[in-house]
Amino acid sequence: MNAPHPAAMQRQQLYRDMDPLNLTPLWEVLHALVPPQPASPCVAALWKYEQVRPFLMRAGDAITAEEAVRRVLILENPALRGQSCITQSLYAGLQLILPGEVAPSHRHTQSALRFIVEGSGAYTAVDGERATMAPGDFIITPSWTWHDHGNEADGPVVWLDGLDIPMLRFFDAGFAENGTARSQTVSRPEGASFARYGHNMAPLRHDAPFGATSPIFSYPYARSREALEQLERDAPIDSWDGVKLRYLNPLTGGAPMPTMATYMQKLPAGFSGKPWRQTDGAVYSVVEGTGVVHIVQGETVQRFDFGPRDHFVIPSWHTARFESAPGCVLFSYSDRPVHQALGIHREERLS
Ligand code: 1HN
Repeated sequence: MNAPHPAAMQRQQLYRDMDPLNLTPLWEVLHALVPPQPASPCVAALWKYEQVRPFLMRAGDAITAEEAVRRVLILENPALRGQSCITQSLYAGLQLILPGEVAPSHRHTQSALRFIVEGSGAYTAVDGERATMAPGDFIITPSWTWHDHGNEADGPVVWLDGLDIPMLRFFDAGFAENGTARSQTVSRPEGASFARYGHNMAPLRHDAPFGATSPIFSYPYARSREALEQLERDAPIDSWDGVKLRYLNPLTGGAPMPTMATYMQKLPAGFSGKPWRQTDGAVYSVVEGTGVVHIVQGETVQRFDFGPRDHFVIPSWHTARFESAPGCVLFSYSDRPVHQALGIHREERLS
């Protein structure tokens, strides 16, 4: 064995001596702090609904919605277990509410989206207005708005919750309060927000009721699907995305929430897409049809075969491409608005 290099010994001694003062040498970590390209600790993952659903139903036996406050199974990134997140910036979970149950009113600075996966007739109430849920509907809970959920129908209702929890944790900006009533008083008829803001029109003398968040908090599936179907018939099909639309805040033209963008896309029958990568990691909920996503990161190549109600995550800067023999519809969300606000968003479309 060679004798230790004097310079190396000198450095090790320096590190040990200054360590009590909480000093550490940048040159030992610089390459990891400023990587040549994103090297996400997240991995791609798929949750098959047929495997998850039995555990949701067992959770339905094990605890009431009221006792749990929110009866949710968190979709944790396999490489970030214990951190309650699906990517470094996003949270995802599947929430179950059974007939007759109420998930009590509260509010928090975290923004939430709901994407309805199974069942109809439950509601969520946001600032005094209810939205009734049907599969494929996209519903928003703006930051710091009172919200509660209830199920007055006769079957279980399950939805995907997407929240910006890890971002608010990063900024140490989380606040929360419980409501005094179990369910908030209904103060506006269902559909009032949609009537005001949902028709490419807006009230003359109204400020944005939810600040930077969309004033429409329910985007029904029927309308999104109709748009995609017409575009599939009439417009060129994108070689990477098929037919893909983003949901809008009608007052700004931007994403419905300041921290999360949402999308709905249709891959036509026989679609074999080109690969792409983007800095915003994205979470997908399969609405209809089946398909395959191929995800590559370094040496790791993964293939997920997905069907209705399955969920998967494509982390930052992983290369992905879609295939679908029968055609399919996919909902997704990501933290793209934050990347764009910071001027750091990148996307590469490969061929
Ligand atoms: C929350 O408020 C809901 O309102 C769902 O349904 C999931 C996860 C963490 C913190 C708050 C909801 C949540 C949550």
